[in-house]
Amino acid sequence: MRSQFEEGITLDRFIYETTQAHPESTGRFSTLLRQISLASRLVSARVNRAGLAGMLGTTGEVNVQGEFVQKLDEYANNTFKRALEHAGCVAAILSEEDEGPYFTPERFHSGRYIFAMDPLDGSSNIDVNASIGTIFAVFRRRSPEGSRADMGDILQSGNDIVAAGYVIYGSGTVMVLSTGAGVHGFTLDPSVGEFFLSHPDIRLSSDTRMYSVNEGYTATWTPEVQKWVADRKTLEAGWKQRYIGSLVADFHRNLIKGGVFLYPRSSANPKGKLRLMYEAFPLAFLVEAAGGRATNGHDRILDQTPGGLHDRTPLFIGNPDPVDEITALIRSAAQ
Ligand code: AHM
Ligand code: MG
Repeated sequence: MRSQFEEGITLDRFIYETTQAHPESTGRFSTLLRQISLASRLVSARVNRAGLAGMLGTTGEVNVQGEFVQKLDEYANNTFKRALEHAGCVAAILSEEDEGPYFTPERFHSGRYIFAMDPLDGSSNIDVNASIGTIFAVFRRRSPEGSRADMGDILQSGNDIVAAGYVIYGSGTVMVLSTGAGVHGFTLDPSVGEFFLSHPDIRLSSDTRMYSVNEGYTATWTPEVQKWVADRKTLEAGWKQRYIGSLVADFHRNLIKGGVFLYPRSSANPKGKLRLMYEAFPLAFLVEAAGGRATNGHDRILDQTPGGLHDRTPLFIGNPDPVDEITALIRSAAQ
């Protein structure tokens, strides 16, 4: 039997072949993707050994979002920054864990890309062995390479994203990536430390009868969202509900199997809970490239421009029909 190594397409080969198709490519983008791959393999190894390596629990610090910092959060944040800062491809990194942007130190080349990340999403699931992940979006800076970036380079619209993806650390580690043309999934073979193309050209399944939402908050939602969810629960509707509480895991399941994920605004979170730049933007970019939709209940997520690094947004994302239906309900209730 041939091994995966002999017949599989590695992420490296995929990056090489994709960037070869763009003769103007300088190689910096390939470097960026390779460094993301390196950081995610390091994080994956640490997540797998978390219990043994004393990496469970919190550091005792509170992050910019007012949440306790988990040791693995901090490890993932530092690992991605260290992997990217010296490679000459990024000018700034913004992270859920850091209040301000992290600019490439002067001793390194300040490259052409801006990297936005949630280094370890779903942190409340770390200590219980449920899937967690890294989510990221890449923008091209507006100011010239080689100089320090500014906020105009960083606070860009979702329409300016040039690549996005996530890495899910689950029963296996899978990277899902898009540079706009198709969405591709790569599974890490831990025995050789390589990602192999396992899910080429992912398209959303047309079976949409799966919804994901934290129904414990029903009483805090607006009436039209309450109604849409209640209507899914009739015998005739025949919908199923799945909710892990880890955005990457909920999104990944819906991407592969079809469905819709909702995190509406609520009386407790009037602006929603999820972060625009490094949670909603990357997943919206991916879902659209896979044939789906993402809105904030009124407008397309990718048409938004953040006012701040940690802006929050309501999120309705997945198959077009349910996203359009909920969005229409919310829009008409607002009129
Ligand atoms: P985190 O970035 O601090 O981990 O929070 C984001 C997480 C998402 O992964 C998930 O979709 C959501 O919070 C779950 O929130 P809730 O527990 O309110 O349902
Ligand atoms: Mg998160």
